[in-house]
Amino acid sequence: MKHFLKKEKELRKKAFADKQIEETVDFLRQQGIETVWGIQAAYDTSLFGLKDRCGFGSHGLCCRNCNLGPCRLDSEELPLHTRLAAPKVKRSSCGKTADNMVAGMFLQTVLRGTSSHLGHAIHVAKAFVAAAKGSENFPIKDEAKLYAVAKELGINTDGMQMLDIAKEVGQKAMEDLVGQGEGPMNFALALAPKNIDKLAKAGIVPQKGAAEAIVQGIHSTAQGMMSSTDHLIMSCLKYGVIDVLALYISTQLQDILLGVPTPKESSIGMDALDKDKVNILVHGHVPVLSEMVVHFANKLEDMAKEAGAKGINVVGTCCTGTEVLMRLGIPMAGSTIMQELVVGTGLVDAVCVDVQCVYPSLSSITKGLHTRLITTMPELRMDNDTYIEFTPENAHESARQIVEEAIKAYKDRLSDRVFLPKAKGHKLMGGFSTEVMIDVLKKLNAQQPLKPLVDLIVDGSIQGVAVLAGCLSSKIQTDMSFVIMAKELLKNNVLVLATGCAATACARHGLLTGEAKKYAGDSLRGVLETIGKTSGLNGSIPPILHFGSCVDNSRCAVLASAIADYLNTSIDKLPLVASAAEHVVEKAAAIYMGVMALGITTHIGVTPKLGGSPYVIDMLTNKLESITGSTLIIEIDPVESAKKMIHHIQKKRRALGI
Ligand code: XCC
Repeated sequence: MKHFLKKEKELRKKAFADKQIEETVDFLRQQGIETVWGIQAAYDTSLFGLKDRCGFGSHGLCCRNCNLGPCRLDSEELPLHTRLAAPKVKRSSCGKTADNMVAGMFLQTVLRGTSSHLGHAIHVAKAFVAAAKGSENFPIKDEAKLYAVAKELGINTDGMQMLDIAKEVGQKAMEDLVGQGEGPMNFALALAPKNIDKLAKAGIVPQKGAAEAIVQGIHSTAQGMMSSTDHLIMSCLKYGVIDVLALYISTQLQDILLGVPTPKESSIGMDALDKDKVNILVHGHVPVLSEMVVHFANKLEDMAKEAGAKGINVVGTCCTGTEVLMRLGIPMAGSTIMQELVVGTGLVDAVCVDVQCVYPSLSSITKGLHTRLITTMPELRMDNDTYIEFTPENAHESARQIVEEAIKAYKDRLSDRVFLPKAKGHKLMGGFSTEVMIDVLKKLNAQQPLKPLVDLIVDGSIQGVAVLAGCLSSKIQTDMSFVIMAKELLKNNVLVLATGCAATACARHGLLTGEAKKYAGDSLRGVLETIGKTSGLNGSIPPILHFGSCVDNSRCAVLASAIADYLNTSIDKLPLVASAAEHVVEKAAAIYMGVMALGITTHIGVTPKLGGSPYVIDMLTNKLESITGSTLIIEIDPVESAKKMIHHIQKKRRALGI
């Protein structure tokens, strides 16, 4: 991995690709505020790499779990300047080898990711259970989706009332998430059944009561517990599958509560902030909260006007921003990695966060501003916050209070300390989903909607499908892994779906617009134009289909599963590939292990902390194929990455004889 770390450094030395980021980073630096990029730069300033990020940690060779340690291990895999500081030991105090340590640290990462998505799913399921009891806070918006999910779960809905069906669905979700029932998770049987069968043979089908499994998982990483490298990596797969199922449960329930997204135009960029209005930034992941904030922002416009503003402007970052974009067309002020910049403008009156991907630096940034930092969930409290707890029972009151707090803050806005970059944002189209795709395809073939799509893959008009997902990183040239890869994939007639921050990066570089179809190869462009006409989106259909937030990665898995079912095969046989090129958060590791477990070969770019164990790398990039049919591709260079993804697609095509 040494050469990857070197390449990483080269990539991050390139200029910012997004001018809004560049201008705002400069402005904040003048204000004495260092952002995620400034902190990274501090590691890049020394001679001989002496101030580099810790070489042991970067290779997964540092363990600080127990108080015999922290232990760091020597290895030929380490760069020279790190080896100079290495004790000549190949085992930790308790005797872990490098392989044990790397695999164990990786499992801890995956577990934190899975517990994040499980926590999200539990929040949504609680709101769903309240809805099923007839709560006014959460009326069920999408009955059709409720029936579809009930059917997938094998619930006989004949003669049942809608709320009774919802109660059963809610009960099955709760059983999966926190129950103690016997047998595989209910939702596991509805997603990718053929691949789940394969996993069953390997003994890693998740059982009901995922929360208990997480306890077992964390227990297994304690001192003196699981040390078999093979079993640690198999556990990563197992918790990856639980993660994907938690995503799937969240998406299904959110869709029933809030509606399946549909394509809509919106925009992304810091110019979504409005100097004349009360600006509320929704940030985090839980859309039942952010939708409620939008609802009360609309209701309390008059109050904002009394305070001297022209109205209330809700904007998003992160996945909760994506959720309100996909369903309500609310613009995004930027990607998650830009949260410090958006808040640092001084134009945000309240930043309302729920869970995950919220930088602790927002505490110090808001301290010097009028901006209220509103936290809403007990798992995420911050220094200097205003805590307004959001629960299914008090959803209305708390959302109202959040908006009122923002209006109060607006009156304190420091008009001489506001900044907006000169560079402009971009238009985009989002809101795609499996349901939207199937509806469009039904217009081409009502009986077998997947047939036209499969035919296009078979005749080569579409070479394969790539999903770009996951975070953005300050350790390389931010955004550009995805932008460069997307262009390469499109040029080679690969249909590109995008979610999460990867989608927002593509959007900020204009790739989610109709004009960007110019990047697609001839045959793919033809397909997109047909879909445009059939769907009524016409020329505005973009070449990259924005499939939603990170939990909506499950939408991509659902589509893959549907195609595999239609062909009576398993997902790993399809010309499909995914990438989390700029993975940052633990959740990304959990997702990529989960989608790999389902049979989708996945690429990661930014160097993972696995380099200390060539054995673990070989397991992930090679050996696991015999169990899952998929592998991990590790490659930092974006052009090379795209080549490897295309190579994988071609390999699968050949194996299918197409
Ligand atoms: Fe990563 Fe999920 Fe967070 Fe963006 S928001 S930083 S997890 S890509 Ni979901």
